[in-house]
Amino acid sequence: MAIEEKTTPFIIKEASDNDLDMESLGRDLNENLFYYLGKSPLVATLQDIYHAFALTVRKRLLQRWINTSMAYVKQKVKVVCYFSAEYLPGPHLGNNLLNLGIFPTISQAFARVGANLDYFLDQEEEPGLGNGGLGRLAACYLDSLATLEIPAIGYGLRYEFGIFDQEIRDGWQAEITDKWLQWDNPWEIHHPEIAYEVKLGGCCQTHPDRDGRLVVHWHPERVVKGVAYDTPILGYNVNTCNVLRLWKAEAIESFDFQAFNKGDYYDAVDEKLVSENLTKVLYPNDEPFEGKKLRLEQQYFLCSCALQDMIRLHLHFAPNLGDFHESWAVQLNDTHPAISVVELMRLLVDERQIPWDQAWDTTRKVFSYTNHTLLPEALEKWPLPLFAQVLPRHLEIIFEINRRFLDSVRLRYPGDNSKAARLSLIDESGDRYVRMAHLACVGSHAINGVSALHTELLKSSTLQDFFELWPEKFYNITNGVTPRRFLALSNPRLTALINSKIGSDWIKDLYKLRQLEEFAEDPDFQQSWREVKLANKRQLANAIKARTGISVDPQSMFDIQVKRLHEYKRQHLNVLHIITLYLRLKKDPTLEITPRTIIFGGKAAPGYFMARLIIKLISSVAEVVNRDPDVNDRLKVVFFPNFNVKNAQKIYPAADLSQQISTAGKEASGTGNMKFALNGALTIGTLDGANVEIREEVGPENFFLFGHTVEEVQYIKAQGYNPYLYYQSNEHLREVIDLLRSGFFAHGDRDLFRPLVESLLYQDDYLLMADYQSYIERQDEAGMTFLDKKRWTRMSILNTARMGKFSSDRAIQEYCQHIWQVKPTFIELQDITLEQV
Ligand code: BZD
Repeated sequence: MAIEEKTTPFIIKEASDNDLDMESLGRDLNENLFYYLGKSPLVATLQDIYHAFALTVRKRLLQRWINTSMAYVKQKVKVVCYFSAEYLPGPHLGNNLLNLGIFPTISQAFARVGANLDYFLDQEEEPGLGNGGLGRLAACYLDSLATLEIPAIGYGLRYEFGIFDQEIRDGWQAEITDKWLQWDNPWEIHHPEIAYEVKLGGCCQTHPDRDGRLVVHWHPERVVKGVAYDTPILGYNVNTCNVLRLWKAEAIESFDFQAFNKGDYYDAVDEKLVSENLTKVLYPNDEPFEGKKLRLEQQYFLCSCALQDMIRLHLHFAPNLGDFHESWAVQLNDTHPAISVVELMRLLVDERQIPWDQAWDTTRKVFSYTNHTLLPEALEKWPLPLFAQVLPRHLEIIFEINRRFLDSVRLRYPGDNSKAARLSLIDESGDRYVRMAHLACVGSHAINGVSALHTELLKSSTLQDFFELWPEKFYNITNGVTPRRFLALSNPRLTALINSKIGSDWIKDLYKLRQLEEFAEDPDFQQSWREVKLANKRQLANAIKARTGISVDPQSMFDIQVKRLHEYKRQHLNVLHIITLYLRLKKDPTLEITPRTIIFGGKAAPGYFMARLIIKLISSVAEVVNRDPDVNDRLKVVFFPNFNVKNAQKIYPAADLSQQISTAGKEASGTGNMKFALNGALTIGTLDGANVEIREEVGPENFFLFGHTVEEVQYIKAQGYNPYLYYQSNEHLREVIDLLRSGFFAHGDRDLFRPLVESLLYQDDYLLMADYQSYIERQDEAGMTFLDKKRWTRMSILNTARMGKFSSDRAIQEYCQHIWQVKPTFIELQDITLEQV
């Protein structure tokens, strides 16, 4: 009997089972409700059913994940590791149903028992582990990696409190703590056995070892443990299931027994609390950079855990680290994880005694770096004393990297000391700082910007000296967005209409949307296209009513700007347009204008005064305009609170006009611009970031362009820009500014918006005054065009049809080919036996 048992493999997964049929799904749902949650259907809440259902779906994911990881191991594939301090994946359930191919059947099954699947999907708290575009891009890239069957791991931090929830109180932003883990997270798997120690602080000493070689010992001030939490990331219509591995900080010993035995309970738990602080909260600031100690600790913690994990996995299957760079490619999502360059050197040189040159060669082959900003104030630079306090050994290694690097620079540019000073990893122009972008450039074999314009500007300004030194290291990879979440899932009506004409292959090959061009003038198709948009607008109008109490007319033009609040993104330019329209209506209440609903959404960094004031301005203007009988509902202004992935999925499909109005040269790429256009919105925008390429793709006649170009902006500034001259010479602009400063929108308070007005009149770093006139003209043109339904619909169809380039699949294919040198691995779903394991 015992012998038989040994020879009969224990089957973990029977591939012959169809795990996606309704019967097995229903059985598992009931079982999870009973045996996991301990509830009967009679007393189960919506949240319980969501939870039981999520576990049911997770089981299917895990089956695919185990198959995937076994194939990776067996085939010794090269793996991409995406290092990012932020991820904004959005709710998982709907996306997983879509990717498994069972969304429609599940939806129908729910409908048959009188339930609406959407209510259950709505129960999910989204993981808000990011600030904005950068974090969302990371999530789109994980989706595409899995869909393209590329072996990949996303490494990040499991913040207990993600980005705050935003409420609007008396027109101001109020921040509410995010509690995404309050109901437990059914998607993650806690792996207490996958844990690493991370050292912090202290000092270093050099001792000779037995062979007389000098070795460095780092005596840390404290040690924290990083524990893995895994979330499966399934590709669309494939069996590939990758993983997002997030690290949570814990105390090494969750209890200090010595302190406890001395009777000091609070000291005993103190260690635990201090350690857990590390991943307690996401910093809610995007730009500018803020040099907080805890933030540096977070960055290092992420990098150390991830690299230790990769080394452990590598050594599981390889005898040594000699071919490490052939098995792993690490992408640094901006400089937040750039310290990993130094950490890998430390792990190789200090901990595994690999010679410096060999370690450095490996390191440079492993890493590549994506830059996401040109704003000088956003570039990360850590004060040297702070750096030395947190990472004393890393600072020594940085000095050594820099010494060798600057030696090579001096050889290349003999006598050019200013060149060496500009390239140095250490900024010594005043107080000394570690420049993280320089570290990332020196430690990587590839550097990329995120749109064509942005990459050109990187090469000619921010990273000019590095470009001159290593032109071959520079690439452009224009960002992309996943068509799964941002069209197939979020806009089911448009998806159904598109599928009825061209099938659904576009979901995996977005260039296929081109086939829609032939229907752009087809009256029936146009009519259906308009009906879809109207239905989506009705849905958003209901959400607006529920969330803000404001009634809006779905027939009006939905003119939308949703993104983080920032002066360079110029939400206040949009407000100047609103006031312009308002003044026109006040002067002539019978004026015929295109009725508009102007919708804003976005969070402001809690410490960014001007951004918060702009939110207050939007709310204040909304309050006046929305109830003025002269306006008579032809103009409505809405601030939709708490812009996040969930809300975004309702907003993009309902837009007629997408506002992408940043000052040229300031927005690295933008990705909201792509999501809007994909959903058939027309763009009013500047020649900034990816707008340039969107306009190229959709055709200039299908894009409302305004504003000064990057070169013009530079020229205007070089001449000594005087915004006040625009105020003096433009009568309409003057009226707008005068109304604003009269206190009209602030119950007579002339002080409330004074900082904004003064900044516009006397400073205007972002050239609102210089771009005002062309913005208004282009807005007028957009308004007129909207009245021509056939023309507008044609333009809208062509926008969607020509979005092929902006799929994150295209972007990921470029990374694979040019930067990572990785290939797909086909995953078959098959029996797994204990013997194989
Ligand atoms: O990255 C954004 C850019 O501003 C966008 O133009 C671009 O499209 C996206 C993706 O490439 N940058 C961010 O979102 N940056 C941050 O969120 C951030 C977060 C922490 C610290 C600094 C910046």
